[in-house]
Amino acid sequence: MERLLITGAAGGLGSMLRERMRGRARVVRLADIAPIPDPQPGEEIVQCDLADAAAVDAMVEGCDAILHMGGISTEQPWEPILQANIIGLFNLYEAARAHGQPRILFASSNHAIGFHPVTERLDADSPIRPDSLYGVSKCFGEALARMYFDKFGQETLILRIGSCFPEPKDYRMLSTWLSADDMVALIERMFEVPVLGCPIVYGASDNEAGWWDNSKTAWLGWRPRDSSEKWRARIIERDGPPRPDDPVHRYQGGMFCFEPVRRVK
Ligand code: NAI
Ligand code: 15L
Repeated sequence: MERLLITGAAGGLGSMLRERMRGRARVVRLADIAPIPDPQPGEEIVQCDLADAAAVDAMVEGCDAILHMGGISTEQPWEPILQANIIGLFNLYEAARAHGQPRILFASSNHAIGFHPVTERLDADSPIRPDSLYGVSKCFGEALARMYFDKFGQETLILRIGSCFPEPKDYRMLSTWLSADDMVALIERMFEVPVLGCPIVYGASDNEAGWWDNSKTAWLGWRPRDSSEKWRARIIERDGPPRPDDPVHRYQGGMFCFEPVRRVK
């Protein structure tokens, strides 16, 4: 691959992918609204607000694939979500349309389905049940990706990421955790398959307590290998067993279900 674009490259997943994708393309273009430290040989740095259509167009030009990690990543007031996750995503897809339709990984989130109870097993056809404005913005992103596929043939892997951190931080993440290795293995598959289309994949490792079924996208050939289970005893010892009446453990989105809805700060 000649040039790979990673947006949100100053953030948690963007920084991880910056390290992990080094050498996978001749040039890796790193973009973020925040400064990106310490450029390395083979890296291009682009400081860009996703809400700025002209800047996004220039950011995408010349790229063969996009790992789109940029945007608001937690529940926030409507205004920043609108700018980064709604207007910003539209700008990205328009730029991709203008510049040869590079394959896109869209970092969607489990918060697109967060109001499903933890007792339900979901698959790619389960209805959306966003738990927050943030979750609604991810549903918008998934719908936008699908529309660009149906209308223009733009290929996107829609990845409903669970919790991608070095290790699960709490009891809920025993169900939602995704290891960096498993995420990178999925990215490899999305570039290897001759036809990608626009599948919805749940981004979780092979967790014993998992809630999500990826059998409808088994054709991708992605087999997550890690599991959260080895952290279970430590988490329960530290936090105690989950209380059955704790509302945070009722829904898959956890705390996001109880965040207030705010227009501005
Ligand atoms: P993060 O918040 O650490 O990184 C997001 C990056 O996007 C930041 O560096 C930020 O500066 C940049 N950004 C925000 N607004 C921007 C704008 N208007 N223009 C350009 N850049 C902007 O988030 P993280 O954890 O790295 O997540 C990356 C993506 O994956 C996000 O889209 C998030 O919603 C999604 N995701 C992450 C999960 C996780 O477990 N880390 C779980 C589910 C989804
Ligand atoms: C997300 O969508 C967030 O970006 C991340 O920070 C975590 O909160 C994750 O979901 C989660 O549900 O654990």
